[in-house]
Formats: sequence, structure tokens, C-alpha cells
Amino acid sequence: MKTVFSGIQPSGEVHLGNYLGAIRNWVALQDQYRCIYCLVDYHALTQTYDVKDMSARVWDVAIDLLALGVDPERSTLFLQSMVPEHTELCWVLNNVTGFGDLERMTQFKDKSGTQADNINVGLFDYPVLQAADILLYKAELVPVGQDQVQHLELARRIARSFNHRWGRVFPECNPLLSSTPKILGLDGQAKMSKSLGNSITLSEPEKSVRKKLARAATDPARVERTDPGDPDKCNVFTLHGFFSDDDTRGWVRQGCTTAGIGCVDCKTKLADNVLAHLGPYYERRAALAADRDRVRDILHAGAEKARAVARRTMDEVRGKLGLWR
Ligand code: AQP
Repeated sequence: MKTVFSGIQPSGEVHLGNYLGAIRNWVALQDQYRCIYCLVDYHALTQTYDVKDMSARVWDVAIDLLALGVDPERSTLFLQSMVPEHTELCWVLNNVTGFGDLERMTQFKDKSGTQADNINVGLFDYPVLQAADILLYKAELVPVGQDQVQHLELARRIARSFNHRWGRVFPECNPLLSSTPKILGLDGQAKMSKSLGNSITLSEPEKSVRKKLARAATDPARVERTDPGDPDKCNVFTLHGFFSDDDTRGWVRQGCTTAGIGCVDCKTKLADNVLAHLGPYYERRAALAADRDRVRDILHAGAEKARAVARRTMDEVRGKLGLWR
């Protein structure tokens, strides 16, 4: 059985981009593969954050993942910092990673712009820690959003370089994209992202979801209510693609291209469908939030399972490196 690995930063609550780009795939893959999912808290250190918020962020993301359907009976869910082999393997992999390769990473370039006051070495080395996360479990499939594909190409190169220099340990890993791999921000710019403040988090109250969607950018050609638009250039229509049925999508496409409906009609329908889709998640989230011991136990049990695999891989790696024991 193939191994699937993926991670998410506990840098706040899960947003629609995370869900549509990656997490719904995490849930779907659980029946077919050995799935390992990780809250990558060491990755989150690369951004400026308030120490007193970190633990709440971990809770929020853990609860969100479980409420969305990550099932601890079928998958391993754990916190990265509870398995120190991640950073250990990262150090080893640093030695087969080209400086120039890291300089070319789009995420590093983007983040260097948006957090210019904190361009740290961790941010630069982020893709190597990500490669270590994946390779530690010899994962072959990595469900991610489009923004992570470049990092996975690098992870493959790093694995090859390791195998070439020290002997074969790691398999090739491949990205697994959902049908909505890139959700744009509500401002219509770049990608939906917490740090850009253009996201909707799943746990937001109904009023806030409706308000944010009502203000979401649409096809720029639709300036007036009477202007026809192109749904394929509209992020709101991309969201309908997942949350609405064929009839609704047909109604939107027809109404938008002929200016038969306004953006308000289209967005109201979308908000209804998003909220209806998230109904079961709201219920499960409330139950989990009231049972913190259970969530803590799940993360501890997950870390123990992950660590057993991670230790074996690191023993193998140290053997290949010729380190003294
Ligand atoms: N807009 C998106 N569209 C599709 N997929 C996305 N992902 C993130 N944004 C989008 C995917 O979600 C998974 C977790 O990503 P992450 O750990 O980078 O999550 P994040 O830190 O919460 O993402 P943000 O909001 O983009 O964080 P910041 O602003 O802190 O950088 C990944 O598989 C990712 O591809």
C-alpha cells in the first residue's frame, strides 16, 4: 500500500483554499492509502507570530482537520515538533540541496516580499524541511494545492541526490492535485492565503461568510449589473464548481454571460451552498472543541506511530551516511 503524506501549518484556522486545494483530498484518500497528516508547527516559525497564540492555533487546525473528516482510526495525525527526526533529516538533506535551487523557489521570493522585515534562514530552508517531512515516511503521494508543486519537484530532486550520493533510501514523491488546486483570494489576487488577509476560514460565523463572499472580486469585466461576464474568469464561479450542483452552475453560467443575473444573486446562492456544505463540519467542530482531551490523545497517539516510522528511516539514513554508532 502506498504512503500518502501532507502537512499544514498551524498558522490560524483552515480556510477555503486549504480545504478545496488539499484537505478534501486528504479525507478522500484515507480508504485507499496509508495516510500520514502533520501539523507542521516548525514550518510556522518561519513567520512572525505571537507566542501566546501558538497553542490555540494548533488546537484550531487539529480540530478543523478532524471535523472535516481526517479519521484517526485510518490516518496518522500528529504535530511535527513531537517527532524530532523531521529536523534531523532536514539537516542531512541540506547537504544535497543546491543553494541556487532554494533561491529559485517562488514561495521564498513571494514571502521575502510580504515579510520583508523577517527574511530568515528558516524561510529559505522551508522546502528542505518539507522534503524531510515527506521522505521520512517514504511517501509517494502528496496531496497539496498548486502552490506547493514547485516544492515537491525540489523534494524529488533532493531524494535523487541523496540516493545518488549515499545509496538508495527514498522513493520518488509526486503531487496529487484536487480539481480545485488554486483558489484565488477574495480580492481576486494571487492565492487565497491567511497572511494576505484575503481568505474565508471555515469556522467563520454565517454572517461573516456571507459578508465576505458578497464583497469577493468577480470577473473585472462586470462593472455594471448589465455587463455580461465570463464565469471562467471568475473566482466565485470556481467556488460554485465545488459547492453547487450542475443545475446551479448552469443557471450561473447562463445568467452571468447574458447579464441575466447580477453578481449579488450568484454570490448569495454560493453563500447558501457553502454554509449548507459545511453544516456537518460545524456540528463535529463544536463537539471536538468541547472534548480537548480526545484531541490531545489523538495527537499524542499519532506522534507515537509517526515516530516509530521516523526512527527506522533515520537509522537507515545514518547507516548510509557512515556515521559512527
Ligand atoms: N489558495 C489555495 N488554493 C489551493 N490550495 C491551497 N493551499 C493553501 N492555500 C491554497 C494548500 O493548503 C495546504 C496547506 O498549506 P499551508 O500549510 O501553506 O497552509 P497555510 O499556511 O494555511 O496557507 P496560507 O494561507 O497560504 O498560509 P500563509 O499565508 O501563512 O502562507 C497546502 O497543500 C497548500 O497547497
